[in-house]
Amino acid sequence: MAAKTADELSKLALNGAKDKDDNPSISGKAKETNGNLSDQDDSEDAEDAAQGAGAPTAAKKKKKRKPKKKKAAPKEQSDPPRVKLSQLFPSGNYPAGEEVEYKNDNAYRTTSEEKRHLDRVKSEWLSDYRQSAEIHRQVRQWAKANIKPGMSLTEIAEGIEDGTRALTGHPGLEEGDNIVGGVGFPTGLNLDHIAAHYSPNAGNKTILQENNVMKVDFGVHLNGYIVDSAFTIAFDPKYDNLLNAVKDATNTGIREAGIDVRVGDIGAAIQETMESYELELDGKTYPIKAIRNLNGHDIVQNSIHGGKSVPIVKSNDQTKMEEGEVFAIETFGSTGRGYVTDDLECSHYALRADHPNVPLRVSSARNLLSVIKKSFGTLPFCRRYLDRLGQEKYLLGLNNLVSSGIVEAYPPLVDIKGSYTAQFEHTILLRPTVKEVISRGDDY
Ligand SMILES: [Co+2]
Repeated sequence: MAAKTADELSKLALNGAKDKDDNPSISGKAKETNGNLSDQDDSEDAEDAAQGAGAPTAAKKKKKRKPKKKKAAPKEQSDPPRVKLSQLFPSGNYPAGEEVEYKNDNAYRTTSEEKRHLDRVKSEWLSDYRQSAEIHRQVRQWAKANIKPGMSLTEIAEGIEDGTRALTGHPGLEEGDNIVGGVGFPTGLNLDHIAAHYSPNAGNKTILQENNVMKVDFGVHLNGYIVDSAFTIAFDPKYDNLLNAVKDATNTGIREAGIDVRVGDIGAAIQETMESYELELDGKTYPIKAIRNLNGHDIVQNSIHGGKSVPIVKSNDQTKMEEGEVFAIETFGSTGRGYVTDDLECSHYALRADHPNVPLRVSSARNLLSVIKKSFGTLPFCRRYLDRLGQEKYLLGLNNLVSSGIVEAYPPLVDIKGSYTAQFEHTILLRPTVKEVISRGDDY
């Protein structure tokens, strides 16, 4: 999910209030859900062997019937992905992301005993992140193999979300379940000039076309630790250079990121890479621009935007990245203006962590607020997620919560019509000893 640079006007208006969220208080909703990953499939191998070919007569004679055997725990992911990931990793050791050693002044961290200790005390945090990242990889593997022109955006979004819910083991229908694990934010399916924050609402009939450029941006979380990662799909190779530019720019940002690095410097490096590309489209050459009012961002527990931004153009922002922080490094390239504005019907929302306590006169708003708090906390959600919880006729209440400053709306962000935009995004952990690109896969 992207962070949009605050508009100058709203920046001024919010200046007083802004001071407060410099110190975002994180409501630790973490619960112990993992850990008991074993004792599913121990005795089953032996039984499988006994029932193998050639054994039927022996098996019949003995007739040692166990009281109803459970189906053997699957050893590999299904298609579509529905096997809970913890079943595939009974040891609880999830694969690491790409681990990159720190350089220069930070090179000592790799071997520092003090830093290694700091790493060890956060092992659950790391395990949750690695599990979420592996779920992201498995779900997107399915998405990449199965998304084809002719599918509806609703079908695609639901496929990704059903996979995420199954693999985390959190269907998200019981009160509080989605806060323990599941989808980290609404699945963004952004076509062409739409850069971010578009997810189909109920009744959306949009069908993916052969000539679309679609950004697929989805999140997986466990205990509020969100992996935010995105890629771009195009079926027509004529867009290759646009996709290559953005992939390269995102990797530049990942390479430059590190403890004590100024975010403005990262933006400059990203912009330089992005703008070294151009795209020839139907006989016309377009420079590829970094979308200057979209940013990467830090991620804190239960909040997709922690308060720091990572610009994707040169900037004087002196803010430094710090040890232990988590960042979504995402870049957007465009053949248009390189600047996005709000447009189209809103689907994405999130409860504001620092929301004011204002009396709500609309009763449906009060009820909806209670549902949002119990089901999503401060995790972003979309209208379809309210629909599947059985909520009806909630738009008046929802709009009331937005205008009261309790819920923030994230409308779609678009460049000019006729332009094409692309996005790649990874989540990185600035661990004390090493930078871990947690969502890295063979694909991007
Ligand atoms: Co993001």
